[in-house]
Amino acid sequence: MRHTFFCIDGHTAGNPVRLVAGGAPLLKGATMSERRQDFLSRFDWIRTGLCFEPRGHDMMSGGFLYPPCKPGNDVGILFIETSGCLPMCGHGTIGIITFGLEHGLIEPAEPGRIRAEVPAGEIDIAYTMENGRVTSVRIKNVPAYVAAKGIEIDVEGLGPLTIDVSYGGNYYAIVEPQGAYTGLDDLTASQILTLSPLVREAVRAKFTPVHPLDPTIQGLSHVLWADKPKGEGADARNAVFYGDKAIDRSPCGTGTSARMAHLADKGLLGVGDSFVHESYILSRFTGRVEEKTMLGDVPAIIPSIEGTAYNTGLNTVWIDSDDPFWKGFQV
Ligand code: PYC
Repeated sequence: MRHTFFCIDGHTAGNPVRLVAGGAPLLKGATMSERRQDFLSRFDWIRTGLCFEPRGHDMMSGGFLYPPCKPGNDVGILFIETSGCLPMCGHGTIGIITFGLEHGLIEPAEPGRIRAEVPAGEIDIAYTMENGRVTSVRIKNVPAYVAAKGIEIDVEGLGPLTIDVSYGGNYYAIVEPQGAYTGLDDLTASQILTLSPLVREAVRAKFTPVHPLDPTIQGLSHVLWADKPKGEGADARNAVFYGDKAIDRSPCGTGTSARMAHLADKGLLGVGDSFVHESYILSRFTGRVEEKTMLGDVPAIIPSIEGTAYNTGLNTVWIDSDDPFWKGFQV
């Protein structure tokens, strides 16, 4: 049995985006959150087959477009990644919206604006297009908030650290420069890959975040190493670790949102402030604190993030049941 997936491949700020434009399974559910649960229970082999080796790699990330669940919205997005089906993915959304528009797969009711449903909620997207090319996508993200402060951990190779956990569509352990962590210039990529799972495990042992309004969104998934900026005009730099072996090549949209909520909580960012965030490879997203809000009784902000994606080609991918690695593999 051979399944064929028609993929539009590309990247947002350097991190891969694979938009699966043909071959998406029909999903049950009245919301994208319910459709995500259905996908995970019945079709997770599509994610692992398309994201893991030999068809993908450690950083592979992407998603599917679905019709919206609610009238008035333009589109639904389901994310796939090596780490699972994220509730929200910023670089993925920028790429999926860009490729969807450039290939005529999305026809928004109001040109320049897209109301999208993602498993974490609803997002409002503004984009600019010139000569058939999407030049910029700004996502007004789901509410972001600080879930825990001052978690004390001790990590072999780094010593004692104090960590806050912040949400921007996924939950992030925020490692600010302190003690033996003096900044990203002092960590090699392989040290980030070794230390991040230790940080994540140590924080997980002390705290499990659960979304105040949607208990299907829970658990610490990402580690954000915060640092000062490197380039002119930037406000900060970060390296985000996800899955088992990935460092985000982009500044990470949900990570940037989580960091903005964290800085707003400290009084270091206010409504209307922009936040230019550099990635590990120095690509950039421009964030902004759009408004203050509440998530139930928890204070939160609505962050936005802006970036650009590039299409690198079309890719027809087969998953054949007689291939021993049809589900993909990880080493
Ligand atoms: O951009 O939100 C993001 C993201 C999450 C994981 C990788 N990128």
